[in-house]
Amino acid sequence: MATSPPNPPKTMDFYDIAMNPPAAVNPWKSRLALNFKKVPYKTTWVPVPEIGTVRRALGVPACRRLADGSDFYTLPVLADPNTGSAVGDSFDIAAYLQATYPDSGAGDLFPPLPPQQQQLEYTYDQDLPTWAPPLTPPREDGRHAEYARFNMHVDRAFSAHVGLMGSFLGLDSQASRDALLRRAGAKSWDDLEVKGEAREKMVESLRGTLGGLARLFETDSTGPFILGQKASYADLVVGGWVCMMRGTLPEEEWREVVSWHGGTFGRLFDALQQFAEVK
Ligand SMILES: N[C@@H](CCC(=O)N[C@@H](CS)C(=O)NCC(=O)O)C(=O)O
Repeated sequence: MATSPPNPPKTMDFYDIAMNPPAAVNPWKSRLALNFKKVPYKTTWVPVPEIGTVRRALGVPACRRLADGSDFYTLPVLADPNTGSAVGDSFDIAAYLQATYPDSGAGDLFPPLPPQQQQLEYTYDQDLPTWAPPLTPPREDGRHAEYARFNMHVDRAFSAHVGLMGSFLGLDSQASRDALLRRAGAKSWDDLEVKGEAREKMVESLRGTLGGLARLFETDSTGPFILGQKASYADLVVGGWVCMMRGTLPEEEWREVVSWHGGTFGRLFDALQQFAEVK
């Protein structure tokens, strides 16, 4: 039997990667979901080399694997003292919040999406960067299945362009940067940056890729969300990536991104500021 949380709930512990500004996409999805649900939480900022230790201490196994099959320890993690649960995947965190705090804050994170969502064709004309570990496969438990599929496609589409962002992460320390470099097999932070013509091509590819997604936001012209005025976890998934772009892309490129496709992603970013407080 699941334990019912007390009302009001006790403060939860949310674990994000130590960096300034916060720009890790999956923690952003969870921060937006926590603020959407208006539940009390505080953030612990974890340096990259300590993520494995933190997860193990909380009894949360790795949810992502490196290409060689070994554990890849990631954040976010949410530990909830109200139920004794610790959840270590952004999609699971959203599903957990919805199941445990169904009516809290802005309400349902997973209302039915428009049928157009199922017809969206996702084409990827870019491979993932060689240094990016494989993405977490979609879950098979059928929970919020249309959202799980959407999350997977959006992650795949943006991850192919994460080369534009990775080298601009404001990680807290050299030790954190070195941990990423070791995994990437790169010698210096500078080697990670996609530059010149390759960068221009990747920016153009991102613009093209976001076209299909932008059309989904036009389904309900009352915008700025996919369901018009009502935000859902699908907006927070895209919003996580938009927040990552805001926290990493050079200013000029950010201004380009928010102007693409009739300003859809700029409007989404602005509308999500109500859920973007960093606590
Ligand atoms: N499927 C997981 C993936 C989490 C993930 O990949 N997190 C990244 C940050 S967005 C991470 O912790 N990376 C650690 C590292 O690069 O060392 C989720 O949705 O939470």
